[in-house]
Parts: sequence; structure tokens; C-alpha cells
Amino acid sequence: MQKVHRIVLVDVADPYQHKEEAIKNLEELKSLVATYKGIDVIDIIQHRTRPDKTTFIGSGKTTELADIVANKKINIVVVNAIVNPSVLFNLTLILWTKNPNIQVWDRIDLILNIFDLHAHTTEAKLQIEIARMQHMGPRIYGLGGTYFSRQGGGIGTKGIGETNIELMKRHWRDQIKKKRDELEKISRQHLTQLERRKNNNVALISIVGYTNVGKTSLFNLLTKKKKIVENALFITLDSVSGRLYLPALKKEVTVSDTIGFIRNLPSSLINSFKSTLMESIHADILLHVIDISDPKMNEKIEIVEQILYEIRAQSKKIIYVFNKIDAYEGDGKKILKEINNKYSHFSPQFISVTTDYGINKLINEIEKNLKN
Ligand SMILES: Nc1nc2c(ncn2[C@@H]2O[C@H](COP(=O)(O)OP(=O)(O)OP(=O)(O)O)[C@@H](O)[C@H]2O)c(=O)[nH]1
Ligand SMILES: [Mg+2]
Repeated sequence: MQKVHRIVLVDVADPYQHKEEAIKNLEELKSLVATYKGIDVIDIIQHRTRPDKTTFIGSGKTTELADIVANKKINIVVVNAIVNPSVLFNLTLILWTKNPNIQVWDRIDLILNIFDLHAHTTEAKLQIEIARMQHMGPRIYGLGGTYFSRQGGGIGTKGIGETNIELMKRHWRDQIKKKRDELEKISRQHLTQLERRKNNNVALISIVGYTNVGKTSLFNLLTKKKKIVENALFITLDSVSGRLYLPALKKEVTVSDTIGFIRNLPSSLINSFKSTLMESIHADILLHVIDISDPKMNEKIEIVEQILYEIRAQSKKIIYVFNKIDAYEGDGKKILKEINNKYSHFSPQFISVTTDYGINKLINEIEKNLKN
């Protein structure tokens, strides 16, 4: 039988924020959790205050949380933030008395656990391993000397002054380096492949965008492949390529699909995924796919733009592809006009992978940009 995790989501909301807005912010965390099979969200605690330095939610709410953990047999608590490791440690200490197997995760732990489920290639798996080691390191040794006794530092012992923590740190660094070297090897092969294609004059079209916007759906449609599409976040973790024939140019191009982006991804996590993102970094054309039916569309566009900047994506052309036009419920004419004004630099395209709408026009736009 599959193990079922019973989970509580914990968040702190700005007291000046509207209650509805604060609840919405938790929605993405809820969808993230929903993609993690075998997890039941049992309760949600939201405290409208500033994050507490010791426990994130403050002592009163922590007592409430401890009662929930005890009464509802909770085994995972997820904090909707990226917090100082000591906060997770403090919460664990308090909740541990109610359930000795309790795990307290932050947002990155949750994302990494989801990544684990969806990683298929050695490359993706290595990247996750490195990201996890980087994330866990400070948690293990960062708690300072308080919890680890100083050993091997006595008079007459070798390595005077070297504490357990320093030893752990060094081991941790060595391990990360080893994994990085392994990844580096794979990355180099990956890059050689890319360069070979470039030398053969095969253009590279790379699909990027926020998670769950329909990137893989578009990839499948363009390349006639059958990669998994699901209404969930981070279904795609690896980078995969296919071919698309462009009739006007009478030639084939490579199309690649890769991991989706999400807000609050720390740079260390993005860096770990640079190998998978290689196609996005070196593409001739980037198709930035956007879900036009998502009320948070503009915010998500900005997040993707920021991440593209961080990974130093260097394509000559970015085309904004507004997908799911079939599901848009507002005033269609108005939004089209707004987008055309705001994003005119990015030759906005309006498509629906579900109905096929706009696909030929998108292909024409790709051809136009590859002509010169
Ligand atoms: N209504 C509508 N739904 C769509 C359209 N295109 C894709 N979807 C749905 O959107 C969801 C996500 O599709 P994917 O193609 O897996 O999205 P993705 O961007 O690759 O997602 P990740 O790999 O998880 O980041 C699926 O449920 C699709 O069926 C569209 O044109 N219209
Ligand atoms: Mg996908």
C-alpha cells in the first residue's frame, strides 16, 4: 500500500494584505502539494503577521500547530517560504514531542521532493541531488556549535581547533564537488551535441515558460511526440528534443521542451538545473509560453523573464506565445489589444494547443525569424 502523508500547510500573511489575496498565495503551494501523490492536506494555518524569527508563525500559532499535529496524526509540516534553517529546526524540536517522526519542510524541500518523483534522466537526477545537498548543508552544520560538541580539539590532538562542524562542512563540500564533476561530464556531452547541431546549421527552437502553461502540449503538437502532459506542476524535468519541418524554409529545426519555472526559486536551484536548461540558454528562438487564462499571467511573465535573465539566455529572438486562448473567460478583444501593445517587441502569438488555433501563424512567425 502506498504510504500516505498527512500534511499541514503553514503560511504567514502580511497583515495589510486582503484576506482573499493571502489565501490565493497559498493556492500555488496547494497545487504543488497536490502533484505529490500520496499526500493529504489535512489542515492549513495562516497567521496574519510578520514572520517570527524563531518559529516563523509565532508561539501562539505554534501551540495551535502542535495540537493539530497531535490530534490529526500529521507527519509533514510545510512552511510556505524559504526560511532560515534554524526556524525549521526549532519547529521540529517543538513538534517532535507530539510526533517523533515529524518532518518540517520549507518550499524548496517540497519542490525537491516533487522533482524527485519526476526526474528520469541521470542528468536531472544529479541536478536534484546537488540542489538537495546544497539546500540541506546549512541545515545540518548551520545550527552552529550549540548542538555539536567540539571534539578533536583538545591538547595534544591533531588538527587542534577543527570542530565536528568544520569536518562535516568539508565532507559536504567534497561530496558536492564530486557530484558536480559527474554532472559537468554529462553537461559537456550535452553541449557538444548542441554545437554539432549548430555546425550542421540546424536551428534550435526552445520552449520555456512557467510551470503548467502547456509547454509540453505545444512541444508534442509541433514535433508529433507523445510526452506526458498533465494538469500538474513540474511534470517535465528533463530536456527533450524533437524535430519540426518548416515548409517555407524547406528544412527541419530542433524543438526542445524543458522544466517549467516557478516563483521564489532560489538561484542555487536554478544553477543546479543549468545543464537541463542548456537548450534554453543557447536557442536561436525562445518560445515563451504563457497561460492567458491564468489571472496571475502578468506576474508569471515577469518571473520567467527574471529567470531567463539569471540563466543568461542569449537567443536572438523571443516570441511570446499566449496559450489556452480557448479557456480565456474575459473580454477577448480587450486583452488582445493590451497584450499587443505591452509586448509588441515579442511578436505575441495567440494559440490554443487544444483546438489547434493559431499554430500555423506561430509556425509562420518562426519561419520569418529564421529567414535572415
Ligand atoms: N484549455 C486548455 N488547456 C491546455 C492547453 N494546452 C495545454 N493545456 C492543459 O494544461 C495542462 C498542462 O499542460 P502541459 O503541457 O503538461 O504543461 P507544461 O507547461 O509542460 O507543464 P510542466 O511540465 O509541469 O511545467 C494540461 O492539463 C493540458 O491539458 C490549451 O490550449 N487549452
Ligand atoms: Mg511539461
